[in-house]
Amino acid sequence: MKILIAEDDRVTRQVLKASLISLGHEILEVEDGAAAVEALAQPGAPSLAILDWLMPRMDGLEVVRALRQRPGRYVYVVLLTARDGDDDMIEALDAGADDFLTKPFKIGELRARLRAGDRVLALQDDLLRSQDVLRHEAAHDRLTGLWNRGRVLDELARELRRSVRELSTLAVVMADVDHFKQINDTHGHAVGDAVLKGIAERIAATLRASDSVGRYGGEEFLFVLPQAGLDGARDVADRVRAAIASRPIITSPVTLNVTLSLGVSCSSPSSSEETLIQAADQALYRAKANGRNRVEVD
Ligand code: GH3
Ligand code: MG
Ligand code: MG
Ligand code: MG
Repeated sequence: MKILIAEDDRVTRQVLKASLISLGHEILEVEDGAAAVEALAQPGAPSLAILDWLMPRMDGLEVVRALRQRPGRYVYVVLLTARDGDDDMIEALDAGADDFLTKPFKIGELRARLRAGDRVLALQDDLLRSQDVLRHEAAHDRLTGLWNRGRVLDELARELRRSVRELSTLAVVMADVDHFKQINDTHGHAVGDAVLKGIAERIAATLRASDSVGRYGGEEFLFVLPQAGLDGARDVADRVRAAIASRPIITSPVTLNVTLSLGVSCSSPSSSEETLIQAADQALYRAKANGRNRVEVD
């Protein structure tokens, strides 16, 4: 573990440091409370701190209170002191300290208290990791890694509000894979899935970073193009169409020629998300009717 020691007494600091190093820890040492707060705010700072109670500039209690008030990664705090009255312990824990170590300490006790800290920090890491996973899953389509339907609709709503504020326009593209059912029927669902992934990758690589794309339905993709007009959006849609049609999609058992049909619509001051999507859908319908592998605009 990486551990911060904040202790103004040089001898105690040296003893503590030597003990911790002998237990295999990596040590960062400071001599007062203000330096501890500063060191713990740095990126990659230790997540466990052993703080002396009485120190210059800021005492241990003030340091814990400051740590508990700021957001970010939890720092596990062991307060170190010669004071060992019951009231001191209550005050320390109430200030936000996690544990307590009285001087002079035995190395066995130090080690046990660090193990307790390590357990709490490991639990916290697990929690943060699963939170990240959940956050990612709530917004992304599992197969393609694109935004999911809910999230791309959120992007559309947000960009539409922004376009109204900034008196600009916004374009929407609805794309649908041509004769996709045939791919599933001929080669199986797993190949169908791989094709969807390949298409998604190519769409994402063709759009700009400021554009959004999500999987709207089974084999339908919705693009949100901020600050685009109808002509610009038609060009974007046609670039995507060409990116798919120009070379086959390679999946492990087969290589397939695939095409997309795309419908484009552009916002006016009275547009809603629904009217924009409806208009793009109607244009898409015409692209299908007019022979597929083509772009139609609203
Ligand atoms: P069109 O050119 O008119 O769009 O024809 P199509 O065959 O693509 O249209 P249709 O809507 O009839 O078929 C869409 C198919 O997409 C049907 C469905 O089984 C398939 N599909 C939807 N989601 C998935 C998926 O996640 N994986 C796979 N492999 N297939 C899917
Ligand atoms: Mg001191
Ligand atoms: Mg479809
Ligand atoms: Mg289709």
